[in-house]
Amino acid sequence: LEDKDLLRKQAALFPLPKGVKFSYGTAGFRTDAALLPSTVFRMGVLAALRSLCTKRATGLMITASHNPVHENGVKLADPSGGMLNVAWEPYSDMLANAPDVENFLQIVEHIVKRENIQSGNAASGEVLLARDTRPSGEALVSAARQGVEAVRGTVAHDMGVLTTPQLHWVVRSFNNGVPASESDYFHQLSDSFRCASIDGDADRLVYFYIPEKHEDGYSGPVCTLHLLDGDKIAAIFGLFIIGQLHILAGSKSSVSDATTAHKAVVPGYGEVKFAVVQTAYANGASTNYIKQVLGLEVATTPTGVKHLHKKAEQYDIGIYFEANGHGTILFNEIFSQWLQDASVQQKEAEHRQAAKRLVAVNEMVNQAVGDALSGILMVEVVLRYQGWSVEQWDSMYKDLPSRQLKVKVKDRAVIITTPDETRVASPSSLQEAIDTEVGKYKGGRAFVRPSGTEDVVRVYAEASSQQSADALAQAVCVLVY
Ligand code: NG1
Ligand code: ZN
Repeated sequence: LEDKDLLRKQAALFPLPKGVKFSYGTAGFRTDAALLPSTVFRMGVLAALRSLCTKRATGLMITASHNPVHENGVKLADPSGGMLNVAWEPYSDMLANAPDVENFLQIVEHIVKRENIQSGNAASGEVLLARDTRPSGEALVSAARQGVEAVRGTVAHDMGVLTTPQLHWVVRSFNNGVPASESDYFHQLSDSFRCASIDGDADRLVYFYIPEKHEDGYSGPVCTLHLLDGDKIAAIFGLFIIGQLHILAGSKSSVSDATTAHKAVVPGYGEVKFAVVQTAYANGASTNYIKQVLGLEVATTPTGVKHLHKKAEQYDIGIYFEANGHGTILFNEIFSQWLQDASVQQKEAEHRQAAKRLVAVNEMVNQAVGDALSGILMVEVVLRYQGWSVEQWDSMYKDLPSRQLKVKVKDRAVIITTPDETRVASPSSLQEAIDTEVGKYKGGRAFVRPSGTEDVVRVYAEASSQQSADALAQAVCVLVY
């Protein structure tokens, strides 16, 4: 190393505290933060030497892990992203304990010779620095940076606050030439899952995923996002609950056996009144599936949670969901009590187990109002129970192509709908015109209603193709306007 003077000058700024002996230990140096600046500076130097030696970036982490907040520590990451090569651990002990600057410089020279380290050109060594949230971390990162940059040709990159594994990951990715920021790290983790999305106040929930391959086998850059909305959540909840009721009823019928499934008559209780409550915005395919395949009753109400909730309360178990993800499951008092008793008193273990599962659902879901957090847990429970992937859940039924639009009008109150909101009661000429448009599309459905939250009229259309749904919605918009 040619530039010994720089190193000497900088090292003098970080004298060794008196009467302490440092040891690299199992996870680097750890002690009271006030004693650490010299050690951290010197580890900055060592990380720089290791980088020059390997010609790749190394990492330096400031943390004392689970220890008290006034402590801190430093550990190094090798270019692979793993722990510092154990052959280098003795160097760290030697450097950390060097009593004075001259002794410290001798040890550095010893390492340089022994490891055959060539003097660095500009920026031929790189060290990535990070810290935990301890208040002493910032000053110690600064000491580390000064150590790194006291070695000629080496630069430090401050990555800010990271977890220890993040820093190791960042070092590894950096050396592999792939994107290596903190957000890249989160992308890598999250890209491996399906996602759930919750709205701003966490009372709405949808799931979505991007399939790796298109249905036709094409795997290219075009990505189609698959949305699993409130309707699909209602469907999987319905599937789970009817399954448990069938066990309790002792019926061997499968859920696809719609004729027998419609009524769940449970010995000792009688008929369990169970329904899924939807609005007119529910995708027609979901309504069909819930009725035809699950064999469940579907009740409909006007838009708005207050209406759905009230309707769902009329059943022993009522699942309600708006397509946009507002929804929950309600159990009535008497049936809840019966389930509690059944979970202990039923003769068959299988029956007790089914009752227990429903008691657990009853306890977990937020029965005050739709709740995205309890909804996520419930979805995960059912997926686990079914042994399903998100794709398998998605394939319960295929949404009909639909389009929702809104039209700004002078006075939206002019439009009055029937109670179920599927038809315009007044002006009747508008409904006639909508009927004519709908008649042009096979399997078409469309309705309009004044929004209760925005100064617009909402238009909804469904048809057998996306093109038709778009065209129908557009045509109805023109009628409203
Ligand atoms: P309006 O604006 O009345 O359509 C919207 C949603 C409702 C509900 C409320 C309250 C649609 C079509 N409408 O009501 O479902 O979420 O906001 O937030 O999604
Ligand atoms: Zn909300």
